[in-house]
Amino acid sequence: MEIKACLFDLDGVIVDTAKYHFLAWKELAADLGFDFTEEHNERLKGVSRMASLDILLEIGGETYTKEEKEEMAKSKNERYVSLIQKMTPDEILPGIIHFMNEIKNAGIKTAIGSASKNAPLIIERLKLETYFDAIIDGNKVSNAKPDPEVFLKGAEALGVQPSECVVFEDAAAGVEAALNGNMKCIGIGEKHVLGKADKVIPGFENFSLGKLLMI
Ligand code: B16
Ligand code: MG
Repeated sequence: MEIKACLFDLDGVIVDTAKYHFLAWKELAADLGFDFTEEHNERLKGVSRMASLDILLEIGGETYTKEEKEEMAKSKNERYVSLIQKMTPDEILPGIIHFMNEIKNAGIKTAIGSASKNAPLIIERLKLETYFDAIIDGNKVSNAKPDPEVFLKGAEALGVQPSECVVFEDAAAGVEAALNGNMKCIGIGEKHVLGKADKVIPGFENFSLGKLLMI
């Protein structure tokens, strides 16, 4: 396989924003009168904002109107944005910059493929704008992972075939999205969660272009 592009999920791959999502969801749950735990938060990784809210409300056990839910999602996002606005490049996960430099120097194209509507703000806060040739985020897709839309749009924006792409993903639904799009996938995290990926690594710290070319 000739690798022409690498497509990166954002949250959980480039940066750990899950902790900020968690704080914002937990405050919303507290306002609604129930506790939201880190274990509950695991269920929201890679899931869109409204689908995350549905899971949270299911945990709370009450039903709400569409208007109420839209208001809740808005208020959670305001809390989340106020947290991520304070992020700095120090929060980029270990090994990412080195790996990005290696692949850029090798002429491999790069894109973000994220469910987050806040992806452009996060990339800006991390000062990573010049590292990505395209950003496909939650504002640009209508079908959530495991639908491959976000990654197929990434390949299209980069002018490469899906079969020439490798996706990096930390969520099981994202791994499935990559495979559904006929792309190779490297899972970032644990094998028991991401077992369908072509390879699973704990992070980028000991990863390199040489290892990428061996998949
Ligand atoms: P927002 P990813 C996902 O990003 C997160 O993993 C998920 O927890 C979040 O609910 C989703 O983005 C939507 O985020 O509320 O900012 O639009 O992992 O696909 O980069
Ligand atoms: Mg993710």
